Amino acid sequence: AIRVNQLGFSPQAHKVAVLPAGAGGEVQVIDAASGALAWRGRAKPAATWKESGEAVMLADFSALTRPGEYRIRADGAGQSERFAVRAGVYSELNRAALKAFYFNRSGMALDADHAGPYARAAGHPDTRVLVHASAASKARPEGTVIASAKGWYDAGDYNKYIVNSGISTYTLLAAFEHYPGYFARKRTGIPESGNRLPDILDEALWNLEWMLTMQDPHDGGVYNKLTNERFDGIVMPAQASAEPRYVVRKGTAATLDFAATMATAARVLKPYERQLPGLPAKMLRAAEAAWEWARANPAVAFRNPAGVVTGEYGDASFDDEFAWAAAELYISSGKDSYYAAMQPAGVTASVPQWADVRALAWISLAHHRNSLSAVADRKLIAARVDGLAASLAATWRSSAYGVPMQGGDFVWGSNAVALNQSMMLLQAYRLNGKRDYLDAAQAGLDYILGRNATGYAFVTGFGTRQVMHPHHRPSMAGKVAAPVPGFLAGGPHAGQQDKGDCKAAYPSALPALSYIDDDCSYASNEVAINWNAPLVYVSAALDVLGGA
Ligand code: G3I
Ligand code: 9MR
Repeated sequence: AIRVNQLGFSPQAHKVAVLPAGAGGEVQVIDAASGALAWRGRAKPAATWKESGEAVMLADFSALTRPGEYRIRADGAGQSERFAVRAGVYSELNRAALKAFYFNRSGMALDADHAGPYARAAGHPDTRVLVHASAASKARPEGTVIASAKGWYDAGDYNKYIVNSGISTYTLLAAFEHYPGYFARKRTGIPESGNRLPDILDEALWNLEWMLTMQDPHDGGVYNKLTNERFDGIVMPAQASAEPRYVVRKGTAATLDFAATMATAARVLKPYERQLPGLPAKMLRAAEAAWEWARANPAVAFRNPAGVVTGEYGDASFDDEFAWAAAELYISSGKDSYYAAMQPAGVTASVPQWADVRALAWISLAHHRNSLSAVADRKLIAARVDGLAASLAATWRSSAYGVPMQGGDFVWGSNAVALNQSMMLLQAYRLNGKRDYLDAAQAGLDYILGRNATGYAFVTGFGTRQVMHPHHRPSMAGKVAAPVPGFLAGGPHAGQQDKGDCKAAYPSALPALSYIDDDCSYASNEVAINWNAPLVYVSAALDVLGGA
């Protein structure tokens, strides 16, 4: 089978398809309707992708720039899925990826006007949440009732975790900060659409308002999560058990992720002060109070307390969270002391994920490089961003599949690794315009949309070979056969950590094939806010850079 991005490409984008090594001779791109020849050429010599065990060839048809609907064909390989070439080719994808956050709102009924067939009653109001024994303090003893409403459900489960909320919310805010024009025009059909805020900011606010309630006003520390003791059953939100929900144990990672996210939000929302009176300043104060707590409690690692078995997001190394929080506080407050506290010379760059947020500091510093105070080392900022991109691009250049994904990248949520790689490549492209970085970033989105070993387009509702059975409670328990649209599936995961719970068998032990489109597979086919957020970022960036 021929593997290609099943949505398509902007006219000037790098365009690559993967063909089986056995395909013969000429590769052709034909007009999907008329069959007319639009491009002809040859694939590169075959190579084996050890991640999938396939011998494949790459065909580069970037020279085809004329807008249209096409298929690729080659002798012995049949025809590819249909795809488009046009400006704005990711516009609907981006809209749906952002709308997915609305579909995962906690404590809100989704009405038919905005949710269509996925309308549902409200669940998890979280207006009466208990302080867990593990979080008890003098000012808030065990069992104290607090209100902690709103926020997004984390994933396919119904709990809300600060560590994962931080990077997710930040990524949406960064998408807006970098591409404000694109998002100013974007209508996602949420209840707030048409108010004086862009939809992406309304959506981010839904979670930011919840995050604010997770800070203990008495000391600035932030609880790790709001959770049941056990995961809810496979039911709709309104049918979830009435067992109590708790805020659990404060921690250094949660508190610093909160600080970084609030500092970012304070600056991004500043221009909307009139619509949100006092909020940006309140967020900056909350961020600074969190920072102070973390300085006084610099190594409180989170482990689930006895009796609580929901997601852990346990992280025991805090250098990256300190660096990120310091960078955002520096940019938003203008205080040089935060730049010094970041100790930037010792901060490296790596592809971001919930447990490793150091690169988010470099993203923000790079974006604001021209307005930073004199203490900032602009050469260092550029070197960190370019250094990471250069190593990703080197992998991409030598990859049989033409992607930056390799070996150890096939973790739980690997599809977000691909998109976070693209996001970092895009930062370097924004800095220095090296075309390879844009092309390697495109390859990451191509991978998600079908140029991968499974042949799936990994976003629900998109592409020809669609994900139909994500581990997502509202999709599993709901009445509609098709899953809620716009969600990125976790993706191939070499660890196959759900094997014991899954009747369906993995098709292969190889990393790039360790995926099952079955709702039993929480390790390869769940959805999550931190996986959708880079999809929002990357689809927007490639649309804008492609001329939309
Ligand atoms: O840290 C170790 C590392 O030292 C080791 O070398 C490596 C080898 O397997 O594993 C690393 O730990 C992994 C950890 O993520 C950190 O990356 C675990 O194996 C892996 O099981 C763990 O996966 C996390 C999973 O929860 C299970 O805890 C995923 O990253 C995380 O995205 C996922 O998040 C869940 C929430 O808990 C609950 N809500 C749904 C959400 C998505 O599935
Ligand atoms: O549904 C849960 C999912 O959201 C989590 O990511 C996953 C790993 O923590 O756990 C899922 O719950 C499963 C539990 O861990 C084991 N029994 C089966 C549950 C899924 O139905």
